[in-house]
Amino acid sequence: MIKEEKQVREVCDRFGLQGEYKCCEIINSGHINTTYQVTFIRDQQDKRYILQRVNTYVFENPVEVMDNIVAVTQYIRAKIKETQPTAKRNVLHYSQTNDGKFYTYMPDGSFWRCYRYIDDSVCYMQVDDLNVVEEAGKAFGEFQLYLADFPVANLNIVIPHFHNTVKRYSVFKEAVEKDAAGRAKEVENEIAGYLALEEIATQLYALQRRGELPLRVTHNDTKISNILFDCQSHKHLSVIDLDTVMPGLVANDFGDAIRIVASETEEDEKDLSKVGVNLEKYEAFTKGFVQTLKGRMTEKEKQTLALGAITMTVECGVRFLTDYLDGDKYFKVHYATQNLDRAKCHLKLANEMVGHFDEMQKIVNKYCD
Ligand code: GN1
Ligand code: MG
Repeated sequence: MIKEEKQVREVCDRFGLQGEYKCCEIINSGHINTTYQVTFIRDQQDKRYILQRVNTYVFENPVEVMDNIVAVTQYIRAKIKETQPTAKRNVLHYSQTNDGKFYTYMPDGSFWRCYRYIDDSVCYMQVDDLNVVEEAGKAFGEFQLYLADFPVANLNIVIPHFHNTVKRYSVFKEAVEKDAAGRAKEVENEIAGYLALEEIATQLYALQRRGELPLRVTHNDTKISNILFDCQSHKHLSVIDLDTVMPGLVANDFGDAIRIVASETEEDEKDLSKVGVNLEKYEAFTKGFVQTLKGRMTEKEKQTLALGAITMTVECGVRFLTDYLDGDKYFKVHYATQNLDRAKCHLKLANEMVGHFDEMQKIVNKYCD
């Protein structure tokens, strides 16, 4: 029995989940929220739900997060139903509490939500099968396509300046100055490595500021583990983890996905000699993504995709290093130097991408025609 089970069961009651309670497991993959899978028995069948305790240090206004999620999932559901009889397995279905809300605050102040588990679905941390990688590209391309006409301005900005790399760098420099955890000396090389990438990693944001790139509805956390696939066919079903859906650039979503899907390693690989970009996987994802979305992208957007991969890799690495310097306050860590390992790995990966930049953009162009 997990120690939080009593509270989890109380949350289930608030959401009116029906049937006989069977079990609860914790799902440990996210860096931010705490996630549980709960099983009930109803009509002699297992009915599963995902319950999440939202991290309110990261999401200071979780009600606004839920407002975005509800708006976006309802919009996608309606879009899918234009061409399919049901959208049951293709978009998340959030539960409402007994008083009609999509969230509940528990007496200890914790904030919870609940959605139906999609049966016979699976998610992957890393994928080698290029067909599945291409499916991942289609999944995030389709997500943007569904939301192409959604009124971007209606979305709440749940984390301001999320992909503002200029701001990310200034917060990083402040963390170096402050050196709250007394770790700056030990990571001088990594600090210098990231400072050397500042110029390239802030170009995309500069284009955005000059109005050269349109703001779209973007997912903003496009790691492959945020896609559910059918466990038999391996076709994509639904995109999950919609917390950071906000206005953003196509290149943010493309780039953040590449950071994970086209990496040779996990994001905290210690053996840096293994870290690099896998161009076959890069191409497979690009094919799925670009072919799905090319009719909706401007020429300039297409020309910024490879830059997006570098930008998002650097940005994420800078965030890991900043958090390490701050004393690991933001990302969950499972051991003391995990944020530093993540930061080192991203630094190497970003530099590898810089070395392959022309090839990467050529691959984008190949699928744009
Ligand atoms: C966090 O939600 P999760 O754990 O998938 C983070 C992302 C980072 C990612 C790095 C709200 O994502 O921005 O890219 O870790 N989410 C937030 O793996 O900061
Ligand atoms: Mg997330």
